[in-house]
Amino acid sequence: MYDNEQKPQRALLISVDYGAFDAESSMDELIALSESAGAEVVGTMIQKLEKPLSATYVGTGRLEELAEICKNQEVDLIIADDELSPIQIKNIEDSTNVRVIDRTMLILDIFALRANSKEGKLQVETAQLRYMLPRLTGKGVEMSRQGGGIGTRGPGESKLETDRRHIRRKLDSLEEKLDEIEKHRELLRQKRKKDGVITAAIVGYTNAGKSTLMNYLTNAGVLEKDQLFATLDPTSRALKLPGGVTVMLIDTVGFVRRLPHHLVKAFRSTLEEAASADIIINVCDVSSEEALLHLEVTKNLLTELGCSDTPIITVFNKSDLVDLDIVPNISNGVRISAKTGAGVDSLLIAIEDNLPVRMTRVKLLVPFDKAGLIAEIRKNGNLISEEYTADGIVAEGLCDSALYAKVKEFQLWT
Ligand SMILES: Nc1nc2c(ncn2[C@@H]2O[C@H](COP(=O)(O)OP(=O)(O)OP(=O)(O)O)[C@@H](O)[C@H]2O)c(=O)[nH]1
Ligand SMILES: [Mg+2]
Repeated sequence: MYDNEQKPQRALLISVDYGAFDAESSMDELIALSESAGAEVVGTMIQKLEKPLSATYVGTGRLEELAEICKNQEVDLIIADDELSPIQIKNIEDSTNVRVIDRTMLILDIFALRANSKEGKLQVETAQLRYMLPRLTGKGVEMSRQGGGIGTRGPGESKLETDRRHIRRKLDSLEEKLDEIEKHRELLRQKRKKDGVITAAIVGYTNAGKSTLMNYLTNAGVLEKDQLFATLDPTSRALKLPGGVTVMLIDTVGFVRRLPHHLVKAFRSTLEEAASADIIINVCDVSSEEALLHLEVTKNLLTELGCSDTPIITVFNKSDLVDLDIVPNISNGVRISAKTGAGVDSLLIAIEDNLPVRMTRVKLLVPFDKAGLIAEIRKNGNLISEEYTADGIVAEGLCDSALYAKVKEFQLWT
């Protein structure tokens, strides 16, 4: 968010407090997000209203005030802490002569800034186009929406249609590419499962210290920075636990409240990487007043991603910054400092306590008089196939260690 001379843009942040969320703390986060995008915040304004005005978002009086501030403070950009409609954007721009963006566009901009990998870039572009498509508007479209119709079908309208078609085509091709990447990731995941690789994903609110923890545990050299959304692309590294088991640790993109759903959709392959892990390590910054809200946001997103059955270890990080002896009453919680390493031992033990039961894949030839074993695999393990042959039952399946001990003498080495 720099102008051509690479000077930070001077931003004025606005919000309407209509009771839908905590406007003050959300504004604090918007300041951090704006700075993360490279803007210099010159002021903030919160207006209490029953609901935002559909034409101008803020009240008309406030709009005039905004225009004054923009002129006096040489504001380059207004950022609203909400999703704005095209009409609202246009009206505020017309009154202030300053470019207006909303919270979603800001977050998309930060993601665009941070995307390094091919996949990351594809995901951001998809989210941006998806967001833009319904917002492509011109006077003609606005008038026909108001029931006008006649006189609205000019060249403007058809140019808009061409743009729309162009964007839709582009979106189709981007989505095809993303589908392919997703399929590839899915294959890798299946292979990892088959090879018995156990994965543990580090998730949590942005800036909670996920990358710092990853680096502390594995020397991964991931960028850790006091900045929102420093990490976008997932990184994985092997971590050997004290008991000898190795898990694959995954560091990934952070969460934020009211995460634009276009982003969630576009980033599904990245998020699924975390969601499909065997163990989830949910890191929160315990020095933040908003720690519990952050945990809640993360928990809700994880549920949305379909991993409510995965064991979650809650990590209260940055404990070196607070004199708190008690951890909020959450089961499976550990207090650590990823910076000093305090408490990390307990985290490793918690990971070991939550390791999934290791399943061994077997192919067996079971004599008919031992057919009960097949029933046991079906019940306590995972029976993949069974076939009755002249020599006995040929069965494939997954067994835990107890079951494996019982069936291993019938293994078929093919
Ligand atoms: N004092 C203190 N600072 C920490 C600790 N863990 C992380 N930090 C700092 O918090 C900031 C954010 O850390 P990151 O590891 O980049 O956070 P992240 O969760 O990966 O953030 P995103 O990738 O942006 O979502 C950095 O400035 C870290 O140095 C800790 O235990 N104590
Ligand atoms: Mg990070």
